[in-house]
Amino acid sequence: MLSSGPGYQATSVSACATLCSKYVQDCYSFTYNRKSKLCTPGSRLISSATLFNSTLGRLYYVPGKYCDTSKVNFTIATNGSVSTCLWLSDILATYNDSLYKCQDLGSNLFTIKVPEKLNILLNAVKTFNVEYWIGLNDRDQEGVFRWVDDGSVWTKSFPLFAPYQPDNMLGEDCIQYHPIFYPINDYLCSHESRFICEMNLIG
Ligand SMILES: [Ca+2]
Ligand SMILES: [Ca+2]
Repeated sequence: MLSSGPGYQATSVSACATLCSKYVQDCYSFTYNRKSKLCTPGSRLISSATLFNSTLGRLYYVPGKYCDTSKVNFTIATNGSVSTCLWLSDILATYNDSLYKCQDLGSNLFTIKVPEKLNILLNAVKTFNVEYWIGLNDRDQEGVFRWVDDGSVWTKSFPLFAPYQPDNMLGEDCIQYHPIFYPINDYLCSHESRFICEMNLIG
């Protein structure tokens, strides 16, 4: 099932539905994981400043903007002045298949070009103690890490990798979030893990 994403805790599926309709003017969709109790509101237009000024509203919604939920439940995630639309897979795939899957959804693997995006990532994955592919790799040239969305080079302007990473161990070229090699590590592209897709807000 393709259902996960950033979210918050709710005690039941109906509590999740209630929260979604409370914080979204027009709640198109939400997902609820009964095991982890993670409630992920569908991203939809929010016009009320009152709702936006609530804590959850600020975290998950941007007035006048929303995420495309036509294929999967892309959800707004915000840190500071940066907002983006995320979808976290709960299926496993190689790096290439992850990239293709995101592109099929009209998105790309998640990028971290500003520190706020690292905070968004860490907030989104903290409930799950697993790895996620992101949109950075050095497959074309060893040691030159490029973002998959525009091919730009990672500028190293802020700390991103775990200590002693990237280490290119056994020829690792693809970048993942890793709960132990925290936050970011290079790994073998043929490895299968979850992945994070991202697209721009609409509106
Ligand atoms: Ca490498
Ligand atoms: Ca490594």
